[in-house]
Amino acid sequence: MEPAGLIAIMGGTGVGKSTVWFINTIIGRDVAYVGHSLESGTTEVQEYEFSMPNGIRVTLVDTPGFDDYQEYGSRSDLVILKEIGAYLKARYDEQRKLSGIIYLHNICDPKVDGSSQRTMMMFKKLCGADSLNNVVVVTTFWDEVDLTEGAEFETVLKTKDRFFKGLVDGGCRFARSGRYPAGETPKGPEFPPPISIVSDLLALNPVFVEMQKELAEGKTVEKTSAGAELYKEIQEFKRQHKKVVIDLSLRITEMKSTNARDKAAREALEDESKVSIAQLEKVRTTMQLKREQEALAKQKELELANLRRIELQHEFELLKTLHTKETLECRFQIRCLFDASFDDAQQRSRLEKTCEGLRATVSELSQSLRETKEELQAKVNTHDKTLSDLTEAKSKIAHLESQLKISQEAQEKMAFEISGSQSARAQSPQSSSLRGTILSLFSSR
Ligand SMILES: Nc1nc2c(ncn2[C@@H]2O[C@H](COP(=O)(O)OP(=O)(O)OP(=O)(O)O)[C@@H](O)[C@H]2O)c(=O)[nH]1
Ligand SMILES: [Mg+2]
Repeated sequence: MEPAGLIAIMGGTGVGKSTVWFINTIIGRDVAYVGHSLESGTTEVQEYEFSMPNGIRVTLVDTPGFDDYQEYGSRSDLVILKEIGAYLKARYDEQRKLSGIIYLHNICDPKVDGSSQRTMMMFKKLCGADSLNNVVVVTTFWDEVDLTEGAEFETVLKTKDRFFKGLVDGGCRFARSGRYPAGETPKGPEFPPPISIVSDLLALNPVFVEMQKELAEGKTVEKTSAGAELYKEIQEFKRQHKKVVIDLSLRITEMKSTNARDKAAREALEDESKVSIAQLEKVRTTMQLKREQEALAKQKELELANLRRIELQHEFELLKTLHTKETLECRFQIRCLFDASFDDAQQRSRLEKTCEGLRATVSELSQSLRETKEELQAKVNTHDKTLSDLTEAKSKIAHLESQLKISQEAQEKMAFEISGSQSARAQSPQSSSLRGTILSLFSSR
């Protein structure tokens, strides 16, 4: 019997398309692959046929999940879309319409503003406006979210343009699902059993989705609305990627030029540092030499000082000896002087006495001269003095005058001798000459 219904299951990867409780539960046996990692579990479009309790034959189409292209080695969304497109085109060619399209979305999806949103937009375009009555969005993983919180997310999904608002407006329905233990599934129409979703869809008029029509028109998958949506994303991604590459190239060029500048600056610095090091070395050597010279000079200075000290020591010793000798000599001379001064004192008193005598003689002579002069004057005055008397008198006067002069000179000399006798230490010969003079003076008188 020809299957009556054809229902495609689509959505992101890991949302539960193949899971036991959905396809396997509906079919009643484990036929579909169930993934256990982040990678897509279903790698190609798979058909599973089963009979509804009322005997209607149904074909469920399990599709690979989107949003896997970023994983290394996995297929891009476009490749997946191409596979799905090929499947849909084949069904279109058979004129086999779809009773329903079930789109699964994880209610806890953290990527709802990223790749999940892109998948939603693409799905919207894939369905087109005319098939939305046959679309059911089943949100999964309700067992992992608080019901109230989940309901809030669900409302956001239903009411935002960037999510499913367009689908809801076009007549699409929503259902909830979760992996609950048997009998613990929340009650209510929001949690319909999967089988009832299928039977509801079977009751509708089957449709061709937009993508099938577009492909039938001869468009390539990339040119279909869904493909373009994805391509737009890819283009945007490529544009961003290109921008990143350009930015990186600029950055690399900048870094290269910076590196070149840095290299030049580093080399210049290295050169400078080499020059500085050489100068430093030179200065160090000069200083070392200077220090050595200074040390040498200091040593020589010390040696010279030492020699000078020894010389001075010798000089001092010599001086000391001389001093001692001179002291002794001085002492001796003092002694002599003491002795001489004693003699001098005696001599001085003798000389003083002589001088006294001489003074008396001079005074006597002066008196005698005065008398003689008076006498002569008297003789001149009396006019009877003869020429011979006069001549005699003149010669006497001349003699007396010469005697007076000698006496005066002797007196002056004596006075001088007396005054000099105190300082003169060895006057004995002079005294004796003085004495001689005095004696000669007395003898001449
Ligand atoms: N807790 C919880 N786990 C779920 C639910 N639905 C699916 N899973 C688990 O999520 C994992 C992925 O499920 P699959 O059915 O392989 O997902 P898929 O959508 O087929 O993934 P692809 O084939 O990669 O596209 C499996 O371990 C499931 O048991 C759910 O509602 N609640
Ligand atoms: Mg799967």
